[in-house]
Amino acid sequence: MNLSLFADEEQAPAAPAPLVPGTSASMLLRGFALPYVAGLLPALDAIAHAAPLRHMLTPGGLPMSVAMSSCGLLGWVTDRRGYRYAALDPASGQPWPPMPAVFLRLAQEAALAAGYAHFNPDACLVNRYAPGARMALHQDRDERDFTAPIVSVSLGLPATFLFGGAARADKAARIPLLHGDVVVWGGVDRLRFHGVAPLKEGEHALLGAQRINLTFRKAS
Ligand code: MD6
Ligand code: FE
Repeated sequence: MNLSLFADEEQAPAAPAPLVPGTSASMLLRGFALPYVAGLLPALDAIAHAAPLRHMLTPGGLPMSVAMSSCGLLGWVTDRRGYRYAALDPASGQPWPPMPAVFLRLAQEAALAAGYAHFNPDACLVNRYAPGARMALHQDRDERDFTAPIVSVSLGLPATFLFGGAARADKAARIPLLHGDVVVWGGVDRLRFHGVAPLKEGEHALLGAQRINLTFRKAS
C-alpha cells in the first residue's frame, strides 16, 4: 500500500543539501514544494488572471524571453528606465495581487529548513519559461538589504540552473532543478551570479510545456 503523499514517480523531499559542497549559505531542498503544489497552482492561476505574465523590456529595449509577473507588496519590473521594485503593476496601474498564504508558508518553511529563520518576503516574482526561454547570468541586487535570503521554487519542466561566483566571468556550476525543488540562498552567496540555461522542449504532467519559477525576496 502506498501511504505516501507522493505519486510513485515522485521523490519524497530529501534533506537539504549544500549547492556548493562544504558550504551552507545556499541550500537545495529537493522536492520540498511537492506537498504544496495542489495549493500553489490555483493561487498561481489567480495571480496570472489579475496580473498577466508579460515579456518586459530590458533597459536595452529587448523583450525578455521569460514572461513575468509578481505578487506581494512589491513587484519586480524592468523597462527602458531600468530594473526596480514597484508597488503598482505598470500594466494595470493597480497594486500587485496579494501574496497567497500558501506561497508565504512555503517560502518561510523552506527558508527555515535551510537555516534562515524569520524570513519575511514582501515580493514574489513569478517567472514563466517556455521552451527556449533562458535567464542570462545576473546578480539579484535590486533589494534594499542583502541580509535576507532568496527562496526560489521550481515547478513544471526541468531546468539547468547556472550558479556562478562573485564575478560574471567565474565558471558556473550547472544544477538540474526539477518540479518541486526549492533553492534557498543568502549570506555570503547572496550576490553570486546565476542564471538559467535555455529550457528544453518537454511536456510536464501538471504544467504542460513550461517551467514556472517563484522567487521570494525581502525587497524593502
Ligand atoms: C529561475 N531564478 O530560477 C531564475 N534569483 O528561473 C533566479 O534568478 C534566482 O532562482 C535569485 C535566487 C534564486 C533564483
Ligand atoms: Fe535571480
